[in-house]
Amino acid sequence: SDPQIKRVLMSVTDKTGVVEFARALSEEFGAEIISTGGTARAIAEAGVPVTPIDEVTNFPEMMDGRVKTLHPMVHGGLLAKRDNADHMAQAAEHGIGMIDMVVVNLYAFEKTVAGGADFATCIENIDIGGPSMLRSAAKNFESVAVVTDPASYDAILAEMRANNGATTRETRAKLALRVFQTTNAYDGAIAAWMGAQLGEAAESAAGDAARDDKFPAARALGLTKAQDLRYGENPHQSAAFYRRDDYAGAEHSLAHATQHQGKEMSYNNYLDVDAAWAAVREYDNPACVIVKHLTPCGVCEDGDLVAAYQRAHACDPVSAYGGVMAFNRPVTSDVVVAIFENKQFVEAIIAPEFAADALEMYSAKKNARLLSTGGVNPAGGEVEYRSVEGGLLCQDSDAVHEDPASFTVPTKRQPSDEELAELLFAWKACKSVKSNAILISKDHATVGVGGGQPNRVNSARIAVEQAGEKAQGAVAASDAFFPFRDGFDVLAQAGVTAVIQPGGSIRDEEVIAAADEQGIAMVFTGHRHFRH
Ligand code: 93A
Repeated sequence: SDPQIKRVLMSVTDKTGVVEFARALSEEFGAEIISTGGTARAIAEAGVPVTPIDEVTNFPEMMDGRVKTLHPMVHGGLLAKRDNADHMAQAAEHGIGMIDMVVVNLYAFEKTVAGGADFATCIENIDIGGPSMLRSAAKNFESVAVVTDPASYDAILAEMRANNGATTRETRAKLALRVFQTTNAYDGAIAAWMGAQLGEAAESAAGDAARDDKFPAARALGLTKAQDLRYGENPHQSAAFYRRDDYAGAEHSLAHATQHQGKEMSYNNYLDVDAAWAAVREYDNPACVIVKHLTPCGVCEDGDLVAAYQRAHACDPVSAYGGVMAFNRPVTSDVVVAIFENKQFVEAIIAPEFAADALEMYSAKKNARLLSTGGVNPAGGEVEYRSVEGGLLCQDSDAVHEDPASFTVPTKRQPSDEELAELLFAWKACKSVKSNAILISKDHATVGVGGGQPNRVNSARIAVEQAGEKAQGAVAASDAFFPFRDGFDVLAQAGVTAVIQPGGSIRDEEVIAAADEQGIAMVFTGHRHFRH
């Protein structure tokens, strides 16, 4: 059964909530709190019993705090395997007590650097003891809970209350993953800073690594190589994937996702999965997005994730074959059953989580890449980079809060509430389609997607042809205004009842008249969603 938390080591720079956490652990669960200098002082001042670390190590904190927790009394208590009789005997022989939980956050190295501190101060703010404890505890997550984010104190207490004073293995494993992501980013920041300090010296010190590095610009930007890729878009192009460790949304990003199974991600997989993950995050309700060659070929939101998958797939089953998929909810085994029933071959799936039985079922399809992010970032991310020859383009991501209250209706007919909700769904889906994008949807599922065409009329024709009969009574979205009425007419003739588009063409009047002729409701958003 899960080990009860009886002995807790606390050592935090960010002291938010630590006293309350210590008090609850001590008073409700009878845990002994061990702690370092400043943390121990804060806890003691609040009247919570606390054992100073030097009483545990029988060594004073020394060298200005550089050595406070780096001691076998600490690391033995964190690393001993509780089910290994030899480990436990050795611990007993040396009087090492087990530590069941570590609460550590690190010296604020990045903040120190960002504040313009001098070299020596930055060096002093490289935490050594903290990451060591985090990593020891994370390695031994079978027995030790490791907490590095004050935001999780409450959830951990709640779990302990519900679980007889213990954390669950699932939680400990997740916390351990969180730790390795944190220490990875921490070391990445130190390496980037030090590299910048040493300038050219760092280049030569990097030696062989630098020489065989084909992409010096990525390194110069302080990115960390995550992996060499087998090849780029085509087999004759070499490629690699670099990660930004300072990315604000790193935790739930594709770049930091966990791959559970399948072949190595390819260059094209990364592009497609990124597009699918961006698209599915537009929706609050359970949703599924299927992407092929960077283009969504099925998008659906539904109260039920299985239905969302089924209806996204039904949009264009031919294109969906060999595509990638994204879900904004944990993938359960019944979703996997539906994918298998459709005999849909899938290159990759990204989701916040996979249920254990879903993973188990998918293990039969060895090649499928399954990636979990642990959660869902808000849509949009922060900024985007793309390269052009000899340079880098940077922009804010296309994250607009879509507020229907700011939309206007220039036509005689107003959209019904139902149409308006459908238009909003279509508008969000349209955003991830390459320009010129025309998208037709019904019941919050795409039925026709036309994109990537140099003229809007052809995009409309493609969407209409794909939708067929389903265009009757459906709605359409256009990522930018109609420059002429021709593209709009293609949609009108196919039977859509409402259209959403930015408006703003010098020929808006012509398009509005076309809509009024045919009793179609039209919504102007006032902003466009080009995707080049
Ligand atoms: O200087 S350290 O690398 N040496 C250590 O042995 C050590 N142990 C904990 N820094 C160390 N820590 C860090 O001290 C923790 O990671 C935490 O950020 C900080 C808490 O110090 P205090 O409790 O004195 O405020």
